[in-house]
Amino acid sequence: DGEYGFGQELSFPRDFVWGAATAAFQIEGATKEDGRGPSIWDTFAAIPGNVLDNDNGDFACDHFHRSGEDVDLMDRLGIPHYRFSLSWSRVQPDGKTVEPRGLAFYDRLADRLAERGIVPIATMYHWDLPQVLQDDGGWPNRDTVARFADYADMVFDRLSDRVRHWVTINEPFCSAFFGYGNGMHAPGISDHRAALRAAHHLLLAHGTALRRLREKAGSSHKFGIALNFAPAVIEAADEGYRQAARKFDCLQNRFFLDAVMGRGYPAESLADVAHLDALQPAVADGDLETIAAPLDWLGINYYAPCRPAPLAEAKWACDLPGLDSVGMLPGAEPLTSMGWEQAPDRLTQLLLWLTEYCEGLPLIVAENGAAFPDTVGPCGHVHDPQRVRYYVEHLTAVHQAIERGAKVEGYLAWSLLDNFEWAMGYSQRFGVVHVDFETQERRIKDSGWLLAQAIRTNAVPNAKHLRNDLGNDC
Ligand code: GBH
Repeated sequence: DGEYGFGQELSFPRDFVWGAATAAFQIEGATKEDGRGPSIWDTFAAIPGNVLDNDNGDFACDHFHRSGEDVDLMDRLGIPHYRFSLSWSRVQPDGKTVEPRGLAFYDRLADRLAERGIVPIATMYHWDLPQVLQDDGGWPNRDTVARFADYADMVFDRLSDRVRHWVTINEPFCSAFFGYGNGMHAPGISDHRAALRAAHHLLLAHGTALRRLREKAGSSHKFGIALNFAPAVIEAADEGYRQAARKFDCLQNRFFLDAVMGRGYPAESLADVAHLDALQPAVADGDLETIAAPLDWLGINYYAPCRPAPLAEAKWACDLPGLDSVGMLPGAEPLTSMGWEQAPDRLTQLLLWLTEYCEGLPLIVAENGAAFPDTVGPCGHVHDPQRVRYYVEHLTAVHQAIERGAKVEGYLAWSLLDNFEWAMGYSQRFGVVHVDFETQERRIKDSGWLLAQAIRTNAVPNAKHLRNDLGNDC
């Protein structure tokens, strides 16, 4: 088993929060059961050409019917925290009225997790807006803010006796800029002006809900938001590249962060998008204050850096609001199967920068992981040496950041299961557990055992101590 001959035993702080993450639409399936209403992702995936191979979320991992089995799987791996999301259209099919059967699913899940001593971290919104609310204008419509706050209030009332850790919104950047800006995600709208309004309303929804829940929650409840970060690699030292990197960094890594940290939107991004005339009319008096509601921790979703370039020298256009002059270059090899660069050192830098920039606000890596083309071996094992390496390197990077003073309190792997990878359908496997989408059979990958080892020892695993069957074919 010398195959994974890297990694040293580096211990994490006591009480480090270990876990794995998923999202409702990506795993649940059962999209028409127990009164669930359609979400924008059901509608989007039903239109040919939107999702690779025209995959959809109808069955996904069938987690809706297999949540017991999936909780057992986590128990087997010793996973102590589970981050999942609630499907808004399952619990409020029409965007306002409670569907008790939908809510009951999360009730049962919370109970099962409690039985196994697994601590839930619930995300209230991971991209799946009820379709009826999209029909009323979706996130570019300010009314959606009040709808979200009511929904958040309701699920909090129902689950807060068992769920003490909450994420309001996952990656508002993606919901706004991919959903309404470049149209790559649901609802598939390409309108930079709408995207900016959506961005503001997503943040306002976060702040409005957070302020409301904070008032009723005891100090035992913790609230955060999960933001996605992609540090900019400056490919060449000339001014054009520096400017492209600065503009990209501002919108990608600071636009949402600055707002939730009470700094307002960054001036350079505001100047870049001014001609769209979107924010100035959308931002009402008091909004920025609402958005700046105090957080208990910040969720960091990190996968890869980006390589911005002046558009004329780039391979792709950026297609983000205000970044018309900016393009992208491909990352350095070896890439993951998403085409993303692997750069653990960037995670260390990011965590150190955020610790300083957010003045010691506790950070939790709320998502980190990689897709590779895994196959089931002749004896049923799934050896995923590339993902094992990715995790060892990125856990080492987190450990290094902590050693150097970063305030990182946890790490959640993306993802527990292979699942519906949005516009890429089932072609991209991010799980530490393999899912056969024909039979729904789950198989723990080598990376799953690696994560289990990290959790058990509270350390970056040393390959020597990994389970014996790791790396063996049968
Ligand atoms: C997360 O978003 C989601 O929260 C999760 O649901 C999803 O399954 C997971 O990631 C995997 O995709 O191509 O080099 O320009 C990820 C947000 C935004 C991260 C785009 C990578 C592009 C890097 N992603 N970013 S690059």
